Amino acid sequence: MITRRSFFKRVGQAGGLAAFSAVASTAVSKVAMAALPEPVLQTSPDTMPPLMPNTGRPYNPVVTLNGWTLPWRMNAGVKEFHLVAEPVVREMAPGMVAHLWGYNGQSPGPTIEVVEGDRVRIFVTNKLPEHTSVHWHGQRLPNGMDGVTGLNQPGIAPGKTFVYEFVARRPGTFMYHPHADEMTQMAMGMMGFWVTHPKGKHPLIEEADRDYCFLLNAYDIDPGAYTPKIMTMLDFNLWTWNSRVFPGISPLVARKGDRVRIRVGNLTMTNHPIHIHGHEFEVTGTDGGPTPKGARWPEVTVDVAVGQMRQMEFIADEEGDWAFHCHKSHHTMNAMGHNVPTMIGVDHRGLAGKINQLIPDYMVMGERGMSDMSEMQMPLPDNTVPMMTGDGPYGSVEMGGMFSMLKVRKNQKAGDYSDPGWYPQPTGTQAYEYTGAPLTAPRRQSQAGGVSMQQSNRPTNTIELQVRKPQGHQGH
Ligand SMILES: [Cu+2]
Repeated sequence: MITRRSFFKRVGQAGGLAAFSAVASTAVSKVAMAALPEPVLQTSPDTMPPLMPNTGRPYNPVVTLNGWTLPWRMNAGVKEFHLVAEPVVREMAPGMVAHLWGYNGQSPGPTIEVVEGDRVRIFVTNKLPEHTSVHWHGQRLPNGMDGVTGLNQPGIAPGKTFVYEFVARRPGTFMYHPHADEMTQMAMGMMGFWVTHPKGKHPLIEEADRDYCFLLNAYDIDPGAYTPKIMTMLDFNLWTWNSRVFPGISPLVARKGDRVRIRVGNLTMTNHPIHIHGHEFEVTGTDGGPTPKGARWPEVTVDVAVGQMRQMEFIADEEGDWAFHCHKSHHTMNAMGHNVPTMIGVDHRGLAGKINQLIPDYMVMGERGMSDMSEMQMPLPDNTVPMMTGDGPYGSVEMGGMFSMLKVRKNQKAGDYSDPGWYPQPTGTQAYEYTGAPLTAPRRQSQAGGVSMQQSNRPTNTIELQVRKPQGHQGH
């Protein structure tokens, strides 16, 4: 067991000698040193406004989607934070809560924001039933502060508090998460975001008008259950952003012409191609820091692999409500995509009637695709994410996972992060229904175009499902 006193001695011995003497040279009383900063808890899953720094070096704060930034106290020039690892109840979407593990009342934990060169001291109190630790993903720091249980430190036993202390040496986008029983603790939601802002002007870091961040995470929670199944490796049924699913994810709002930065970190077990509509962005930073200008190119989708962070930046110069989502369709639609047989093209007429004589409530699902599901008012088990909901101004958006919107408005005020509502399409700029002459029978291409003799000889008034297998391929 390590007492706080011997811990600080270790810090001194482990190479933080300058730090140790810096602390020792200031006139902090032993009482003040020993006093834990009061932990700040968050009870709301809403997106909190940016936390403007009122002590320490100035910076432009980030906004965490459905999250918040942890306040700190200055103690003789050191920024002190207090993280409490504990069981939490997280609302994932209106109508569904999950019993997770997190920090300071929420999962993910609060975002930690500091400035390049800041000396940071983080108290971590463990209120979990098993030991934990915190790894500061991506940071340059003394080896003894890296947080790998067994390798860099003993685990933080239940009820104990450990102190991490280091200088935030390089600006950029980081994460934190346990390095103790990771499979359990990360599947239960223990993770958080970290942003180190540049000290003054930086040649590779532009000032952004809006700076958003969130983590990609995933859970496997059976319908009607509250606790994630921690043994699941790939087949998750809740693909989430900051432990929220659409329509529970806040929109990203911007004033037309704003420079928008979006920072994403991936702590799931698969990659997520993050895609934006209506704009091209550049990746201005990765987990290793700012990207050199010559290595940036415009794109509309960036793949964020497991353990990676990406910063995308663009000028929000197209007004509207633009979809912003993971491009794996199962990840935007969530539980919908799992364990339901494909019924497209299967004719149930007659069959359903016969079954109805035996089972009055029998109904057929997915005969014309899955879109019907968004209209059904089926009784769902308690505490289930409604399937494919989230209504837009023109009906269901048919999404239920890693999906949100970028809302660009001419008159969105600087610093206003409130939802401006639905974008009113200017007259004549929206797709519309064709109401001219009806469709005549399709004219077929010549036989050389790949239609078989047999098919082209068929009468055109029958509709037929033709399944063509690829030729000359083996091993599919
Ligand atoms: Cu995805």
